[in-house]
Amino acid sequence: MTALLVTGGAGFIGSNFVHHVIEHTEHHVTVLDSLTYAGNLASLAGLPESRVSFVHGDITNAPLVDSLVAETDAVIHYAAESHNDNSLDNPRPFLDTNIIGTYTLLEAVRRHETRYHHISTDEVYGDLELDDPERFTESTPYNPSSPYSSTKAGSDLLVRAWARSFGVRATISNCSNNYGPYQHVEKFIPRQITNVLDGVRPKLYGAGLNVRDWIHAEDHSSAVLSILERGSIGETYLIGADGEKSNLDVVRLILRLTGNPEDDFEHVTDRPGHDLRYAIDSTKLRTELGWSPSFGDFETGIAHTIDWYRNNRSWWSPAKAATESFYAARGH
Ligand code: NAD
Ligand code: TDX
Repeated sequence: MTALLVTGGAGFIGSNFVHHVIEHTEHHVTVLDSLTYAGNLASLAGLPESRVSFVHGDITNAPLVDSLVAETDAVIHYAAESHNDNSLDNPRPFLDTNIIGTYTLLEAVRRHETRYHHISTDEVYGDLELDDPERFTESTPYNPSSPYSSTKAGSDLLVRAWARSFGVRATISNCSNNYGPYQHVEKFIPRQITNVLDGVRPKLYGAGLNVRDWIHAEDHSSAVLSILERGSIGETYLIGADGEKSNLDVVRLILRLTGNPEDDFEHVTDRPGHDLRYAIDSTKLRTELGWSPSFGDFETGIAHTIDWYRNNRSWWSPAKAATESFYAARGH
């Protein structure tokens, strides 16, 4: 395997994956990205031009996708509309990119018999009660809540159907909430870090009791590479790092690590349909593929992430004002 096509490689997790591949393998990477508000070429700055090519284009553009897949050994599909709050505001782009975009890629890999890895989310399983002893596994039934998660669930089901009906050599991974460098300031952790850096109080939806299962984007990347290299065709793998935290605890940690009083935040309007808790059981990935996370300590990972946002203001500041006015108009 030498030529990889990474869709959405100018986004948060895709760009982290491209950096990881360049550092840890000999592969060549072509990034296909339409540079929506969430894409940023600066996230790929400094990578060797001999190993990374960038194509500005849309995954729903079938002739373009076909010509790129024809020259590719494996497709790793990250591109998506990824933000729940945007999907509640305007669902249509989620259908176009997450459903039609995935369909377009599947038709191309089917034609060219190309290896395909599909990036998805634990949100396809719905949510858990705070005291539920069970966590999500590969056999948990799908039960998505939001327009975002329902389009991701739909895209996963397309992959399963194309694998079974057409023999596409596909794997799927469903990962928990990511944090780390290059994450858009609309998302919870970078929003609160950059608020604090701007002297603004963090904003907690509702009471802040909702739980997310955090994993560093670097650990997501190493897991995806393991699945690409050693995963069984047709299988789904859940990716998680045993990182369950309430939103309240995350905000308090960010405030403490930046030298602020832990109660210096405000409660804002809750998200409609807000999922209560996500939690991943990644036993299959760990036992079958021998993967384990390297950012075991959440506090250290958050401290690194705060440093990254402190040192890269020019990367995030152009998006900050528009993001905050979107939230302000919705009471968030
Ligand atoms: P992101 O919003 O930061 O990046 C998405 C990228 O896709 C951007 O660069 C954007 O320009 C590009 N894109 C969007 N529509 C496109 C289109 N039609 N054609 C080409 N490019 C397009 O998203 P992210 O947080 O990096 O998420 C990446 C993937 O990982 C998504 O599939 C998401 O569902 C999945 N995921 C995310 C998380 C998380 O915590 N963020 C967790 C699990 C899974
Ligand atoms: O300002 C905020 N305050 C707040 O309390 C924001 C932006 C969010 N929240 C809460 C909502 C969630 O409970 O924080 C939690 C995390 O919110 P998001 O960062 O929007 O992530 P989430 O909705 O959990 O979805 C994320 O994880 C799964 C990604 O955005 C998805 O792409 C991924 O599939």
